[in-house]
Amino acid sequence: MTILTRRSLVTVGAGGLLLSGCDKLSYNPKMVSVLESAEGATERWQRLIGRNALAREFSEADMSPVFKANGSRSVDTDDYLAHSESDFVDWRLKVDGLVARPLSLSLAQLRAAPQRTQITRHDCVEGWSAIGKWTGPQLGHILKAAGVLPTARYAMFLCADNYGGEASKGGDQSAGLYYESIDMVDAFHPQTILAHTMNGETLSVPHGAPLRLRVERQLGYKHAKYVMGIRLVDSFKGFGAGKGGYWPDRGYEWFAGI
Ligand SMILES: Nc1nc2c(c(=O)[nH]1)N[C@H]1C(S)=C(S)[C@@H](COP(=O)(O)O)O[C@H]1N2
Ligand SMILES: [Mo]
Repeated sequence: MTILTRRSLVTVGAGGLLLSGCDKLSYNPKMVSVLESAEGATERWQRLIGRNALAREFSEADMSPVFKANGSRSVDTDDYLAHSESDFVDWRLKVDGLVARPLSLSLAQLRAAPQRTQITRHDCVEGWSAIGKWTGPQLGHILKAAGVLPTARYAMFLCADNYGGEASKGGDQSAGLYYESIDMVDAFHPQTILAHTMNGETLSVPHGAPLRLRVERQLGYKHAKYVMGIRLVDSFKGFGAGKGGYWPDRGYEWFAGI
């Protein structure tokens, strides 16, 4: 584990979240079954080298000239369209659930927090990758401000889009609000950010305006776009089919570590 990682864990500890990544995993009975599955292989591997290890970062020269927009490329609800027409000035990100202080944050507030910029590679399960530059506050910083309660196990990302999906992936029958979730180790990973800026420009609608998750140790579908709310929870119950995400509900792995 690097000094940087240790320092970030110490910082997290000072904010009241005392378990380190490995502690959290070994105390979590649900992980026992997960670690026995194929999905557990990457998780075991990440655990061995450190769930807090950094994803590779690239230089400006490596940035892809074209970064495909995938999945939902827009949102058609009246609420979202009104916000998008007014450049999201009245839009607020809600942070609630198992926190001491629920937050309602404007884009200006999210931009005023300490920012991180990272050039990383996005890997989609459909077989394409692209390198892009992302800027936004670290999720851990925001969660610290909200005060994570000790019972919180996952951060759920509630999105604005009702993803109908392409016929080849389940079609209209499987339409549902897009959502995703990550555990506290990934939530406090230094490269887990809430991006409002992509390649130096305000995040566009196709890429998830006004805010999308970047969780760089995970596959593309974990990177929730159109994030309207973040809810800290102790289980996936009550969200979709209960598997922790739109695609996990449709058979994809919840832990999509890379
Ligand atoms: N809200 C929402 N987030 C989403 C999706 C989506 O359909 N809706 N698609 C996911 C998938 S499969 C990928 S590969 C990435 C695509 O991000 P991009 O459009 O910026 O390339 O977003 C992910 N996040
Ligand atoms: Mo994807």
